Amino acid sequence: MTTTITTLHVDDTGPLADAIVDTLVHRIGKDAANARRHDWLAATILTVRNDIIERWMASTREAHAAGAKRVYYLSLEFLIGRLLRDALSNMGVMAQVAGALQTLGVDLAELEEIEPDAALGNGGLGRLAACFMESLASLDLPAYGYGIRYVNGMFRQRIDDGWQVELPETWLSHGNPWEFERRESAYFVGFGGEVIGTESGAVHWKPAEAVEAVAVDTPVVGWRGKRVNTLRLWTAQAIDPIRLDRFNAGDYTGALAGQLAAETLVRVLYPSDSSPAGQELRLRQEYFFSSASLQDIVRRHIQYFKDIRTLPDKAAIQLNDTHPAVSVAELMRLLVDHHDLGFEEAWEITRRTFGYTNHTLLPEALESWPLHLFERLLPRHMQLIYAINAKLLREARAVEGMDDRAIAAISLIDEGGERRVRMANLAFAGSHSVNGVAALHTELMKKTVFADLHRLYPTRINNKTNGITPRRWLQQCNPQLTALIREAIGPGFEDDAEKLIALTEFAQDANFRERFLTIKRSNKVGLGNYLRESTGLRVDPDALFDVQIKRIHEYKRQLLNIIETVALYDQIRSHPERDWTPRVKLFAGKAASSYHNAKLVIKLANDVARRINSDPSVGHLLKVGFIPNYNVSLAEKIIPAADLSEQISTAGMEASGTGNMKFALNGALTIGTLDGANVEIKEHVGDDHIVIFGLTADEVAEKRRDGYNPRKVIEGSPELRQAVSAIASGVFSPDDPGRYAGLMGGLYDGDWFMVAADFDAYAAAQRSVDTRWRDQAGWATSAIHNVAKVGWFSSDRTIRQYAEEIWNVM
Ligand code: NBG
Repeated sequence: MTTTITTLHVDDTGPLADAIVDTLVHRIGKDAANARRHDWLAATILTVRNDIIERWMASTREAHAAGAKRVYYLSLEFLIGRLLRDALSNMGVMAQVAGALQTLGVDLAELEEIEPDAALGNGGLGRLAACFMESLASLDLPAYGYGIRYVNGMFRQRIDDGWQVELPETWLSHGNPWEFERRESAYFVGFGGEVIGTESGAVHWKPAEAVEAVAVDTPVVGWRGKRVNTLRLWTAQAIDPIRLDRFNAGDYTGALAGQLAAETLVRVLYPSDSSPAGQELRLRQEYFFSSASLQDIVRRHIQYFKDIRTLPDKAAIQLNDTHPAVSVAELMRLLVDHHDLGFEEAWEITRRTFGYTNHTLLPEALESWPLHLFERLLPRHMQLIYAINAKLLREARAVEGMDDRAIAAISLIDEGGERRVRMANLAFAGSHSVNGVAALHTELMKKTVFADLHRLYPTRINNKTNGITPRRWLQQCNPQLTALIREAIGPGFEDDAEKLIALTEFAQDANFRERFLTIKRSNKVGLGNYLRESTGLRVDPDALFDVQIKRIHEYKRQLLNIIETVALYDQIRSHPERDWTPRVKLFAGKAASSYHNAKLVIKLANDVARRINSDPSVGHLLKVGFIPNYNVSLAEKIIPAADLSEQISTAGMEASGTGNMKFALNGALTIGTLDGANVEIKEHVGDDHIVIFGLTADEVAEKRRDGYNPRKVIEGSPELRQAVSAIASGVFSPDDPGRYAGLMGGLYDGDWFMVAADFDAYAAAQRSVDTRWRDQAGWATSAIHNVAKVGWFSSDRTIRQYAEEIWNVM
C-alpha cells in the first residue's frame, strides 16, 4: 500500500498511521507490539519517502523536458546532519506525521533524536555544501551534489578525563532508509599504470589497478517540497570482489584483497579541517570521486544533448575548495582521450564549465601533492597538467612586468624544494570563476595567495558571501521563535528570509521583547537540561550564555576565550563586592586527531571548567562547560539558547564563518573581530548591536611584518600576565603542573595568532557585554535587531548569486 501523504488533511491521520504500520509490517518485518524505536523511525522515513520519490522523479523529468542546464556541486564533504525533520518540515507534513505517530503511541521528537547525524564533513566547508544543496532545491534549480559515501564520517568525540578521544562514528549501523543504491550508475576508476602512445598520435592510459564507483543517491527536499534534487555519493567496489583462484588455493586474504582496497577508499573522512591530509589515500579519494562524477556528468550530457561541445551550456561544475581540483585534468582527459577533441578546444570547454570556490588562505591548508606521487598514481593527468602549465606560463610571460618570481608563483608546479603539484593553481587556471566566501576574504585572495594569478586574469576572482539555510537554522531549530515572528510579521519570511527586516519595528516593543526573552529563556532551560544529562553541569538559565562552538583551531582562538575566562575568575575572586554578570561559558568542538595544540586546548578548557565549577567563591557567577561531540544536531540545540556568540578569530584568518550567521539569526549578539563575514554582519545589524574588538586584518599583517613582541605585551597587561602564569604554573593542572608550560610559552615566543595583542581589547569588550546585559530591555532590542537584519545571510541569496553570476542558470 502506498499513500500520497500530502493529499491528506492535517487531522486526517488515520490513513497515514495505517500506512506507517503497513510499512512496519511489510518492509521492516515487525508488528507494532514488537517494534523498537529504530523500527518506527525506519517505517516513518520509508512511508514519507514515497511522496518525496514522486517529486524527485517529477523534478528530474521536468529538467529533462526543459533541456535545463544543471548545476553540479563537487565536494569531498557534505555535513548534512539529520534528515527526517528537514524533510518533514520542507514537505509541510510535520504536524500530520506527528499526529499519526501519536495515535500509534510514538513520539516523533523521540524518533528525531535517534536518527544518526550524517556527518560526512569536518566543519564549515561541509555544512555550507549541505546548506547549498537545500537552497538549490528550494530555488527550484536542477542540481546534483557529488561526494563520497564514507562508511565512517566525522569521528565521535568522547571526553575522557578532559582529553579528547576519537571513536568511529557508525552512522550506517541501522541501515540508511534515505539512500538508493544505483547499480546501473557505475564507473571504472583507474590508478597508476602507464600511458601508451598509438600510431595515430592519440594516447591511451592503461591503469595498473581499477575500482568500480557505484552511485548511492539521497533525495534533497527543497522548501515547500518544490523540488527534490539528488545528492549522489560514491561507494567503491572491487572489480573482482573475490578472486576465486586464490580462495581455492587457500589464500583467503589475498582473495579478498581487492575488495578491501576498494572499501578502504570510502572508509573514512579525513578529520582535518583547514589543513591538508598529506596521504596517498587522500589523493586517491579525491581522484576517485572526481573521476566518477565527471564520467557521470559527461555521460548524462551525451545522453541528453548528444554533442560534447555544448557541455558548458548545459553543465556548471563548482569545485568546493581544491579537493576536487583534479577534476580539471580529468575532464581534459575525457575530452581529449575519449571524445577526440583537440587540446585547445578541450581547454576552452573545461574552463567554461568549471568554477572554483576558495575557502581558506591559510598557507598550510593549500593542497599540493608531491609530483612523484601524483605522476605514479595519475600519469596521464600529469602529462595534461604539464601541457596546461606550458600554456599558462606562455600567457603569463606575455603580460608586461611579469617577472620570474611571479611566473614561479603562477606555475602549477611548485619548484621550491621537493616538486609539487599545486591544486589551487590548477583549479584557478581551469575555471572561469574563482570566488571567495566573504568580502574581506575575497579581497585578501587578490592581495595574497592569488596576487599573481589575479594579475594574469584580473576578472576571474569574485565574491560570494556565504549563507545558511533559514529552514534548518531558524524554522526547525527554533520553532518557538519562528512562531513568534510569524505572529508579528506574518509568514512571508518563511519564503524570503530578507522579509525578517519587518521585525525591526518590534525591537522597541516592550511586549514583544518580553516574549522574545521568554522564548530565549525556554531554549536555555532546554539546553541546561541537556548539559545536566550529558556533562552533569548545572547552570542558571538566567545567566548570560556565552558560547564558542566550532572546530578547535589556533586561529579561531579558543585559547583567548579560555585565558579571558581565567582572568575573569581571578577578578571575581579578588573583587567579590562588584556587581558581576553571571555567565555560563560554553565550548564545544572537535580537534583534528593529529593536532597537538588543539587537543591540549580541549584539555585546558576542561581543566579550567573543573576548577572553576567547583569553587564556591564564584558560585553561580561563573560556570564553564565543554560539551562533548559537537555536531550538526548539537548545534541545533545550542544556538537557539545562546546569548553571546564568540567569533574571535585572528583577523584575516577566518575566510567567512557561518556559525556567526546562525547565532545572529537566533538572536545572539556577536562578540567578534573584524574577520570573515563578521565584517558584513556588522554592516547589516549596525554598530550598536554587535561588539567588535581587536586588531584588523591590516593591523595583524603590519604587526607580523614590522615585528611583534608578545612578551612585552604580556608583561604590560597585569590581567593577562596573571592568567597566563597561573595556567603555565599548573594552577589548573595540579596533577601535571607542566602540562601547559609549552602552550603558554608559545604565547611569549611568537604568538602567531595575536592572542596577547588582542587580549586587553577582548577583556574590555567582555566587560562592556556585562554592562549591556544588565539592561535586559536594551539587550533584547539588540538581539531582535540581529534576527531582523541577517536575512541577507540566507543561503538562498548566496545561491541566487552563484546561479546568476557564475553558473548562468537564472
Ligand atoms: C572553511 C573556512 C570558514 C568558512 C567555510 C565555508 C575550510 C577549508 N574553510 O571560514 O575556514 O566559513 O570554509 O566557506 O574548511
